[in-house]
Amino acid sequence: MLPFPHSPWIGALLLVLFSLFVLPAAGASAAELNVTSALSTERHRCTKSEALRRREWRTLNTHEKMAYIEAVQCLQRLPAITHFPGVKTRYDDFQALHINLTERVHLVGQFLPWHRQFVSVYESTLRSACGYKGANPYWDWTKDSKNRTSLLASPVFSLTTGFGSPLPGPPTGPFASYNLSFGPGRIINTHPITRELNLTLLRYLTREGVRNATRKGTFEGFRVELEGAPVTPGPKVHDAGHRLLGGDMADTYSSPGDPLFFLHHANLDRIWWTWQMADPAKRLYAVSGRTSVTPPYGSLTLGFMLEMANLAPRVPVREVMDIGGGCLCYEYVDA
Ligand SMILES: *[C@@H]1O[C@H](CO)[C@@H](O)[C@H](O)[C@H]1NC(C)=O
Ligand SMILES: *[C@@H]1O[C@H](CO)[C@@H](O)[C@H](O)[C@H]1NC(C)=O
Ligand SMILES: *[C@@H]1O[C@H](CO)[C@@H](O)[C@H](O)[C@H]1NC(C)=O
Ligand SMILES: *[C@@H]1O[C@H](CO)[C@@H](O)[C@H](O)[C@H]1NC(C)=O
Ligand SMILES: *[C@@H]1O[C@H](CO)[C@@H](O)[C@H](O)[C@H]1NC(C)=O
Ligand SMILES: [Cu+2]
Repeated sequence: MLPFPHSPWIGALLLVLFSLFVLPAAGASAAELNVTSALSTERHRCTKSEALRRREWRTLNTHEKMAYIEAVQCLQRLPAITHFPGVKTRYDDFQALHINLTERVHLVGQFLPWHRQFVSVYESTLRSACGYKGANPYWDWTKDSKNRTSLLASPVFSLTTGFGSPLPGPPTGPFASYNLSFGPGRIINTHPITRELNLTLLRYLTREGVRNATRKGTFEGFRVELEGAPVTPGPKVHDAGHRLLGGDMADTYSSPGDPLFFLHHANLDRIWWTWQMADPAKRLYAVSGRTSVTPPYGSLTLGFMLEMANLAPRVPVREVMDIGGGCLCYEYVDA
């Protein structure tokens, strides 16, 4: 998890050479791209055997599903380590951090890098604090979004080997008796996870919805088409996934109170990775967009620092651009 675990000397040398000879001649943005890809070829990647394999929830066997659920329940029993007001458990730490940073990590360029690191720190914590041996799974909702029947039959909603029913009413499943400490919004409030299924959102959680995002040519175009409302007039896959489940999951601030948050965001991260890998030379280290929702707006660069309170060291965006390099070491397994 150390920032820069490898020698940046060759990259730095190239950067200097580029600055001296290329920058004065070329347009700034083209030069920036060249420097970025020159740097990236020198970067260390973790080996295939070291990489955690993130798999779709329904491809886990019962034993693997239970191991993940039990690890989340373990976080919900351990004492908090952050100092946010109202935190009780190690699980609360993640929700409280998200609430604290909500206005700095949504509707901005760092939306994707920050959430990538957030899920990764959660995954590492399940492993280091709770002895979990696997990777964080993802939920590919396109496999369930055909109609009401197919959605309700989704393995993610299993009462025994899933996250409980999405229907309104008393919570069900392995997380039914757990009390969150926050939400709705920023408020400190002891309550069980709430859900309120809204099937209107199903039509956005489709392969077409994913393709609409992945066919965008720029990082900013892709991010906006993925993140969706309220930047876009209608729902897109990110906000549709949140609003489909409703309740805590639909709340911009307190959404990580629903453990499915981490499977939805792993899936969005997988879609981002798919987009990156469709043209790695241009996209692996491509970032753009503003860094704040209110003026003065900054411009996102690879040096922008990602805040994780005391849950993990702050790292620059460049450390999370490659899921098998920098401070990350995982891969996505297709379902
Ligand atoms: C976030 O947490 C920090 C440290 O506890 C605090 O100083 C800051 O005011 C919080 N920000 C928001 C927006 O809650
Ligand atoms: C729902 O979709 C499934 C395929 O995912 C299909 O087999 C089933 O017939 C559909 N049910 C209804 C009521 O349309
Ligand atoms: C959750 O909160 C309710 C109401 O305050 C309480 O009755 C219940 O015992 C709590 N559950 C747990 C597991 O702490
Ligand atoms: C369900 O979602 C749609 C689309 O976002 C929205 O217009 C509608 O108000 C929602 N329904 C409820 C009951 O919240
Ligand atoms: C995909 O984009 C097209 C063209 O903008 C639009 O008509 C369609 O509704 C979008 N589909 C989804 C699922 O978002
Ligand atoms: Cu978020």
